Amino acid sequence: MKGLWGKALWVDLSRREVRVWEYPGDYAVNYIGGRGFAAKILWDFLPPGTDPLSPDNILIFAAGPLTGLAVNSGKIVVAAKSPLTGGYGDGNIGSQFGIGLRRSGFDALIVTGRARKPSYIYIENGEAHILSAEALWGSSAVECERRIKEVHGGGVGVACIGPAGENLVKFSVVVSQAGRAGGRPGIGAVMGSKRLKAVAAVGDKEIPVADPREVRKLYVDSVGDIKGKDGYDFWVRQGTMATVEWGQTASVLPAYNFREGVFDGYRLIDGYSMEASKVALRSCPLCAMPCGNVVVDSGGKEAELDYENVAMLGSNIGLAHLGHVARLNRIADETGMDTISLGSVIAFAMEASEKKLIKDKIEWGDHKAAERLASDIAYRRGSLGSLLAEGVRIASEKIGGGSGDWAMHVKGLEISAYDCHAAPAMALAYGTSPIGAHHKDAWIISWEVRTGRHEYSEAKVDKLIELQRLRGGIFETLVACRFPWIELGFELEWYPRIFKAVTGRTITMEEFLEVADRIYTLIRALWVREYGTWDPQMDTPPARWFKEPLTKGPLAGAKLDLEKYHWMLQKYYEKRGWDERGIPRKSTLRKLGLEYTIPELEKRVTLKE
Ligand code: PTT
Ligand code: SF4
Repeated sequence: MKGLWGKALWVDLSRREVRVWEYPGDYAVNYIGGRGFAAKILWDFLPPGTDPLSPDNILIFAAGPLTGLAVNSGKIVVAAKSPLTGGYGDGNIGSQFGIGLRRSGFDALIVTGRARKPSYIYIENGEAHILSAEALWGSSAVECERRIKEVHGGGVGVACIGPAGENLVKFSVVVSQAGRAGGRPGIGAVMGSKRLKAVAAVGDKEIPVADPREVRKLYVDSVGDIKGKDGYDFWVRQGTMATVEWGQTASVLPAYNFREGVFDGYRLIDGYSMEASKVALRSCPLCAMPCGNVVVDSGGKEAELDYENVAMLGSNIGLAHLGHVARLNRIADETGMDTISLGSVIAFAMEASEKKLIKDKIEWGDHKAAERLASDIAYRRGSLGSLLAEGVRIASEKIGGGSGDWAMHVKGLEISAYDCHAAPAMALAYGTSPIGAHHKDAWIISWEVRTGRHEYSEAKVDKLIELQRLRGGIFETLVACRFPWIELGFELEWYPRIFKAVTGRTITMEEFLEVADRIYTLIRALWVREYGTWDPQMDTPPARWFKEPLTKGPLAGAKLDLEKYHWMLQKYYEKRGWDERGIPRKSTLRKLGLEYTIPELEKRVTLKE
């Protein structure tokens, strides 16, 4: 298939071996690229039961056919078995690295083993080298990228880890361009466990496409279309930061460890507050609608803000000061920690302190304590720092005292920034997300708030699956940023057209969605293979939302209904062709071309027809 090289670079760090792998054509046809490619690699090559931080784990950087060719396609999927959840983990990061990799003649980089000494992989026009990173070990992710560019030139795409990844913090991420970060489920720690500080790529090869003139025309036309959209001007002013005000109005802005959905100090951290202190606007490569809003933090450094970062490191920890929030954001980017999980573990510690479950005194909104704690976590300093570096699931298991009810995670991944006391469909989106509680697969909350938030209905389940299929089938496989579609209404019909010009293959929207279903069920099979069991409790958000009603705001008194949630979850399983435990049925596996997973699954669970 045109548009893909059909080649991945396979690097074994233990043996210092680099080989070019011509992957089977079936990968491109049935899984397309990005997340689909990553899930298939993990199923086919990861030994079941692998310790995520062992050399056997497989670290994957997977581009898709659109990467480097289409509007907003400067993105790449990073994936591995997650040390935070023990299941499938991925993230989608904006980085020149993806483009450099593609222009070097590869669709993906796959890394196994563990280097004897800190290393980085440098790829240039098809040649890959494993180079020493001893001098870079210990440096911040920002500094690391700067120094690699000093050596190899400013045009090189770099993605690296900070000290948190080196110290195996379970929610450490991969960072690029000083403000792009991906791989929430601890992909940074997987890199760290391999002693891989960074990957870098540059190339000038032409990616072979079916119709080069049409690809260029569609690029120019889509940029024009996006720039002409109604919401464009406001988007480049505020980007995702506009969500702070919306979240407050809709009563979904997480506050005080998701106890509340409103925050008194929200004005001080919202999009307008950000605009007043904005110093630059950055973007991922090839982006037509930049959203990287840069402000100067209270320590005098630049930090790139997004809604999730500000809600989790602001309202969720009771902090109403944008400069201090930005400071925490910057610490996360430099040390390479996920801002969402970091905000969650800090809030958890504040609540544990309030309830006297830990001896440390950390009050809500205390930014100095939060900064100290963030640094302690990154370097695993002190007992609290080391405990929180494991994520809230493990932390709550260790401290006990009923804290499991308010350890805000699903399957071990901390919940991103939408309170669900009065949003059952969003709660189900968190419950069924293929990586743990992340919003990327179904940001259903805006639709839910608009159309009736208190109902538990089959229509909500249908909508959830529709969103998961679109996001999972198109944006995570092609690979491109989903914001043009979500935020500005850039029509989905563009994607089959671009796909045809790039690959020469005609694909209908239905076929994209079928690929998405295949990938979703394959990922569920992976979870079941790794966990050896499954039950609906594993797809259920924490008890707080079911037991403790909101006490503030227009929805005071609201909480979720556990029985009705489980009714929707069962409907979800049914529609996906999974049984009442949440395990794919044999008939579904066959229908989706996943019959090859059956023997392995049957070693662990009884599959139903
Ligand atoms: C994403 C998650 C998000 S989702 C945010 S803000 W968001 C947080 N950003 C972090 C950050 O910054 N620094 C940090 N140290 N940790 C961070 N953790 C959080 O990570 C991101 C954008 C955003 S901003 C979103 S929604 C969209 N996500 C996309 C996606 O998932 N797929 C896709 N095809 N397109 C997307 N477009 C948008 O990209 P994860 P990025 Mg990130 C500073 O990666 O693991 O998926 O977690 O990738 O390049 O920063 O772009 O309101
Ligand atoms: Fe990156 Fe934002 Fe542009 Fe998407 S819209 S490509 S996240 S800068």
